[in-house]
Amino acid sequence: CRNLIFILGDQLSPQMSSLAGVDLERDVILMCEVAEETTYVRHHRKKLVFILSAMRHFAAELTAKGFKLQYVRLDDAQNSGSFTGELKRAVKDLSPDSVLVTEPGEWRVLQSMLKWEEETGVGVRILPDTRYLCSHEEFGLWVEGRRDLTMEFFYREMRRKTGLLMDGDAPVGGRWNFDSENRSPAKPDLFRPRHLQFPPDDVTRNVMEMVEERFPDHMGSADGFAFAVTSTDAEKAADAFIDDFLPKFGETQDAMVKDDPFLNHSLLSFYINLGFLDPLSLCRKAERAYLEGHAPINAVEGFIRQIIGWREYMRGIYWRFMPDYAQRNFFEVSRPLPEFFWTAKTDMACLATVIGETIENAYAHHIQRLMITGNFAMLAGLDPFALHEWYLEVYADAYEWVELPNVIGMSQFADGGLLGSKPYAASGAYISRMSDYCGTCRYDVKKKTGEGACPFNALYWDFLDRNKNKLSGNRRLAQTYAAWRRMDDGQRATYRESARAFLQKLDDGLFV
Ligand code: FAD
Ligand code: DLZ
Ligand code: SF4
Repeated sequence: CRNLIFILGDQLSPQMSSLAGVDLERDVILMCEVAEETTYVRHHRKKLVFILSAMRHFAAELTAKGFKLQYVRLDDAQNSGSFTGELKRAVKDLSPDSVLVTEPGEWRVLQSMLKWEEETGVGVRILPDTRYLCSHEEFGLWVEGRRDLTMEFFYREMRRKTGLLMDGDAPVGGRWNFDSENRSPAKPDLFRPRHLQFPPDDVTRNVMEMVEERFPDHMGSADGFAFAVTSTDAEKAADAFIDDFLPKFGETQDAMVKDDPFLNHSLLSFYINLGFLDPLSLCRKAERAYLEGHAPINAVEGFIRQIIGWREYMRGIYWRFMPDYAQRNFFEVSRPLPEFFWTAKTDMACLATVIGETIENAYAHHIQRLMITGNFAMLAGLDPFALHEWYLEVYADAYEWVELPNVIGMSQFADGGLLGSKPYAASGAYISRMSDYCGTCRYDVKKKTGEGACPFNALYWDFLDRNKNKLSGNRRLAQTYAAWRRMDDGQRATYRESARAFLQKLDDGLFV
């Protein structure tokens, strides 16, 4: 054939740069399910079902449109188990003039790709991924000469670049950011609409069976799988989000409610990251909802900021600072993850809820990831790299380019503040204010130390004390450290002792 076009599992869009100019007669597309990708971490079973079923549906759609396509299944006898192995096999079979591929989302995969030419003897063209607003070059220029990499400034550039929510040169509504209006707690609401569910078809059911059989030691179950596995269904989910949830997206963005794991979140990250939804078109739909008076500015600005701001920024940081970014460990900590990260068996109701929902859904919303599991991990000094692997494993939207900077940078401050201006550390009071988790907890959130006290309270102060050499110069923590210094010695010692006793229990593998 002329071009062999390799499409990876998170490149499921007809808009991929590798497909531009495709010749239906002379080009062949290669897609493959490979062991290397399904096991480089032990992905949640719903994540595996989602990606593999989405790949099979996408391949079927391309074939129906007349593309020539080779699809390798995980259980094909000849499957070599890796991208490189499958490419070599296809090259041998088809003798293409050249290989075309869109750059991958992960550094690890790019390293293999860079060897493809040598390994196959055929010219390989790695094309930029045009699904993103900001290219590597553009992000590099933005970083250059700047000491402060605050996301907010990057975000404003993206607003200007796209014209989203702009009134000439000025932001619509007179402000760039309405986050201060998006920090309220929420109550259970029986009238909140339900997110769309997509019952599995035959293709998905087949994948579910295969995943249950082949990945017995991976988290969760394929049972109850209800994600969209085609772009048509993903578009339906996006429209339903705009109609039913976007108006209240801001109001409940930072809230956590037991028995309501989704609140007004979009549940669209899976589809955006995989290629089913175009991020810019989605933002334009959200903008239209504001212009037509369907959703308020705080909701729409908040939603758009997450996508053209945080999402693009995280990708920029990843590619600019990899590979050493993955090894950052500012607090020099190494505690292994406790068993309850895989079982949800802990008396801490907040962690039991969030991890339980994660096991069930392969999803948790942002504040749960940041302020419950992430916050706990940082306060308890868990190994940041091991934590990064956990996040990559358990969430169906997790690919390293977006997961790693969120974990290492935003949630663990393991990059020492390259990305954030202060650690997202919080005691029980924050969790109690923003959720209804504490009401049913064995621990008492109001009790600071001793038997039955909420562990987050002592851990919080102990974390600040342990790391005072690294953090007390941070201006945003000045008041907090002043409060710590105002406590009498006895109180400070009690906090330290309570934290020590708790961490000892964790290290001994005792139930907490
Ligand atoms: P919504 O709340 O509806 O937000 C809308 C969209 O904004 C999301 O779909 C997503 O595309 C984007 N977005 C929001 N916040 C972020 C962010 N911080 N970074 C990048 N995009 C963002 N997101 C992932 O896509 N993959 C991950 O592996 C991932 N890991 C995370 C790990 C940690 C520790 C933290 C704190 C956040 C992580 N995020 C990750 C970001 C965010 O939590 C998810 O994007 C979001 O929860 C997805 O759910 P949603 O679609 O309902 O989001
Ligand atoms: C995540 C994933 C999984 C679980 N399986 C496959 C697969 O079998 N085949 C494939 O092409 N892609 C898969 N992916 C997505 C890739 O890991 C992803 O494309 C790279 O990590 C680059 O982001
Ligand atoms: Fe979590 Fe503490 Fe509240 Fe229990 S009391 S749910 S441990 S914050």
